[in-house]
Amino acid sequence: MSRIKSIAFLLLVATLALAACGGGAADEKADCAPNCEYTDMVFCYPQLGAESDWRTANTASFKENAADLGVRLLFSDAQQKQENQISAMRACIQQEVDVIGLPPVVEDGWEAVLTEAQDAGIPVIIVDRSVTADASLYASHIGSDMVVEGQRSADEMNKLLPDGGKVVELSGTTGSGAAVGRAEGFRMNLNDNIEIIDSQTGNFTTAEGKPVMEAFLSKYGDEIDGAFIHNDNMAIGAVEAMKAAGLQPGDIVIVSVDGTRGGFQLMIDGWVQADVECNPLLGPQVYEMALRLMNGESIEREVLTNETVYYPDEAGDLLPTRKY
Ligand code: GYE
Repeated sequence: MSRIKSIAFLLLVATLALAACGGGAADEKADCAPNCEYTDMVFCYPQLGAESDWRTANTASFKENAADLGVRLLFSDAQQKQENQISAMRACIQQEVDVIGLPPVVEDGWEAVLTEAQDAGIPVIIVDRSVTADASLYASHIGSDMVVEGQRSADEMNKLLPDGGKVVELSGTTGSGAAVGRAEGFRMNLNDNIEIIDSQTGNFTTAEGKPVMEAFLSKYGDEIDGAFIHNDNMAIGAVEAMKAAGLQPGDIVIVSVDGTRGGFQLMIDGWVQADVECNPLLGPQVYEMALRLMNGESIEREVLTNETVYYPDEAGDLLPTRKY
């Protein structure tokens, strides 16, 4: 062997050896690739909780579609606690599921468990809310653009308070992609003559939304012109507080988010003036992407849901057609 040839041979051997011992992510294709079907799939969904009607609809979408498609679903409910979601993910990694769908309760703190999934060769699709972890740690994100939802909410508030005014914000779970994005988008588009006089979390629940509005009312009284409420369940709680304080629909204009039946009813009753849609029915899209991942096909790194804004004048006609 000439010197050059033997160096080339040594380089080849070294490359093959490196490839064999890996070092990067394990192969994420399933053994059945490229012919995997839904009935081959074991899908893990460590749901973040059951805090809202949006969440109930999201859970139903994953359960019902799994049953229809023949996907084996490993479902758990983390009760709004990140540590529970992380333990559920670890259990799924141990069971060698094919794909994990993660709806992260908060944005930060996912690097370690995402790395563990990647090392085990299990692709993760981030569902609904976003994470701050590097995008190389997960396959894709499917969900809403929460900043756009916040911007749309501000556009509605600008229309409702053309001469300016004072608004309060009832925000979602602190540190969640949904609350962070909506707060940011709202501030981006809000007119200069509208002042946010206070912002408190109601953790996306009716039970916690009510006392937050009670506190706003006792602190600011009739100074409040409008309320930006990050979801319909907190709006239901806030309206209960407003009724108890003797307010009438429209005394404080409300922009809410989600577009659930509860939100539609508040629009029909005159309490909410605009409901910014956030679609929870993500099951079919996520399973379709999971199957493509199993088969080693290419996927989009981010899929944003197409959404709109609903108004009181159409709420009565649309309510019977709403799925959630
Ligand atoms: O708006 C809220 C739920 O993450 C988009 O979470 C979701 C939000 C939704 O609790 O109702």
